[in-house]
Amino acid sequence: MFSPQRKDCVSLTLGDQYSHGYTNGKHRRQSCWRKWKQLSRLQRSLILLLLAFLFICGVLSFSSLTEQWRGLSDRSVKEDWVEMDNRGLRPIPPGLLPKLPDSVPEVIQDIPPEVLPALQRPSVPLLPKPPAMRKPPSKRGPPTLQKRANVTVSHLKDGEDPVFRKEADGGTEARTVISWRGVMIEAEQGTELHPTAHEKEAGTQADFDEPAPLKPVSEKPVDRAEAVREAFRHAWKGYKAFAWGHDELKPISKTYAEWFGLGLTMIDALDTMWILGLKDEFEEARKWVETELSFSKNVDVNLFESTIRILGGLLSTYHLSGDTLFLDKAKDIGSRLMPAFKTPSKIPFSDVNIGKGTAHPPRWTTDSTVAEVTSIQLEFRELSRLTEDSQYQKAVEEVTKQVHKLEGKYDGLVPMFINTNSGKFTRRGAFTLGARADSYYEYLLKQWLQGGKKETELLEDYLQAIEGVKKNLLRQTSPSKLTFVGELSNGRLNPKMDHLVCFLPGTLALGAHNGLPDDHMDLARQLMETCYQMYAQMETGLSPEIAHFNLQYHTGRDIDVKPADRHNLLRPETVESLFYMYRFTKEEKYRDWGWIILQSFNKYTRVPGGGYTSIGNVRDPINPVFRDKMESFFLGETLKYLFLLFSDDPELISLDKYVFNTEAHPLPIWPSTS
Ligand code: DMJ
Repeated sequence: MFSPQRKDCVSLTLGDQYSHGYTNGKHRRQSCWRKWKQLSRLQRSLILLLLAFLFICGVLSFSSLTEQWRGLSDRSVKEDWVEMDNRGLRPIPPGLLPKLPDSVPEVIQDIPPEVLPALQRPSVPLLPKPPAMRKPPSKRGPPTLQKRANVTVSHLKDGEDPVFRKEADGGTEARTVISWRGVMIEAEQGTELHPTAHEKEAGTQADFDEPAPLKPVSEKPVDRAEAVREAFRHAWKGYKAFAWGHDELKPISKTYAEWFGLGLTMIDALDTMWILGLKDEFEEARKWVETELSFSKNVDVNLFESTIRILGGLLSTYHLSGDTLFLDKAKDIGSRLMPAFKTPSKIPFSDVNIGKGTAHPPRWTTDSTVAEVTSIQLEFRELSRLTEDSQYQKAVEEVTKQVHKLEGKYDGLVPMFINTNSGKFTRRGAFTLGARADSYYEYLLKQWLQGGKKETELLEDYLQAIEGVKKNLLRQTSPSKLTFVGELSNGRLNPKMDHLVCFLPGTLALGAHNGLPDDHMDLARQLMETCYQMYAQMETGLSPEIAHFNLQYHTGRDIDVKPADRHNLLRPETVESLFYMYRFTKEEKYRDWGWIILQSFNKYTRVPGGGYTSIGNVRDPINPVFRDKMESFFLGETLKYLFLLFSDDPELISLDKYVFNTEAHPLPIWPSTS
């Protein structure tokens, strides 16, 4: 028990000898004063010092509190906006973050749970935006697309040089700034971005307050197929003017480049002209093939590239046109490529001299690339069928047989290299669906289809490989859960995907259409979305060569691009898959995506005077860096698939009658009797 004296003297009593009984307030004051006087000078000084210290502490904490109150009340909103904006970020004191609501508001219930915290955080008073400033970008579209510079690139018209313009506000940048209890938070750090194709597609009017006016009902719909024809004519115009009879157009320097010296673009484009109905162009190219094309040349060609582009292109043009000129030329090049198979293992060399009839591996190795030796089968098999000469088919099927039995696969996934002496996989441990392995998987399915679904080993290898992909390579990005196919390197997953992998949604869909499991189609849909996002999330609306994906929970963008991977070579894989997806689902969104991609090609790669160029930086709409090269597959594949995507005739190259080789040359599915 405490005595009453002890209770009364808590504040001033330093010793028991000075304590007195507690009665009321007045008596207490008198008693305290008396006690004060009885204290020694040292004791009084100590007490005063203590009081002074407490006072200073009180004053300091009061001023900091009023500063925070002022942020919410005293000052004008606009002052706050400007000053805070200049001041930059300050950390939110720990403990001041609002508690997240326990229940999810109805309007955001279908947003993935891991995205919710970011959306809920500013559920505290926000400073309203001053009327004079621009509205922060809308939150529609992927979370990484919130910032952009107000710079647009005007379309290049024929005869015009690239023109760039700033928007009417003189280039002021819109910034998303939210204020929470006086602390300014920028919505996102990083480079200012140009509006992306995805935002444009989503109709995001981020830079304008007014909704877009409704289009008059009478407006004539754009003829998308015709727009592809127009693009082809433009590309052809450049090729004809500056690269006629040569391998590739260099549209910026208005000259050409040779690879094999065999008119690669001309041959690759033959069946595209036929399919697009470009008769005049087809006739002039035919004439060149008849009068100028000769394979009797002392030149080294790559077996795979010349098979898929030249042999494949000639065979399909023969089928479409019925013109035996193309079959004769196909026989000629086919037989000249055969020396490649004269190796100890019968796994072919990568290079052949079609004039001398000799073959060799690349200078630095005796390895060949797995995709290259396993993606020539459709063409050589068809050549045998047409010529009734089995040597071609035997040679390529020997390769298939060996690879089927080979050790070193990982759940059906193949390494990237195979040795032409030993016939074994080398440099094992790396597995990808991208460069050096991609079309191995594609040709398993397509050979099975070509041969009338009889060769069950091909189907087994394909099904096992897709299971291997699902088990080992599939991941989802953060925050948007985009499904992608990563690469395995010595047991570790590298979250990167080549644009080349975008053939896979189309191939999976083709398999599902032919009775393979439904979950192949589910995966095709998911991968198709990712491949489209690889375009939509870039400032030019064009995909990089390689994308890196974010796996970190709740930080960063879904897709990142390393500086070395920012180029776009006008590749076809995504529009190829869009074509398959549309054919099998009839969902208009796939056509719309293809249309957006075509417009991006037109905006950033079309060269005045003729031709399209590959570019060096898909993230820079101001300076996409023209690489001065139009690959032959832009005419052979990209424009062909776009045209077929937009064509309303499902019988135009029916997928029940043809298989496309990996260079988009359609070859017939064999009649069941053959
Ligand atoms: C084409 O030559 C073929 O599609 C090949 O299978 C992969 N590379 C190019 C197009 O990107």
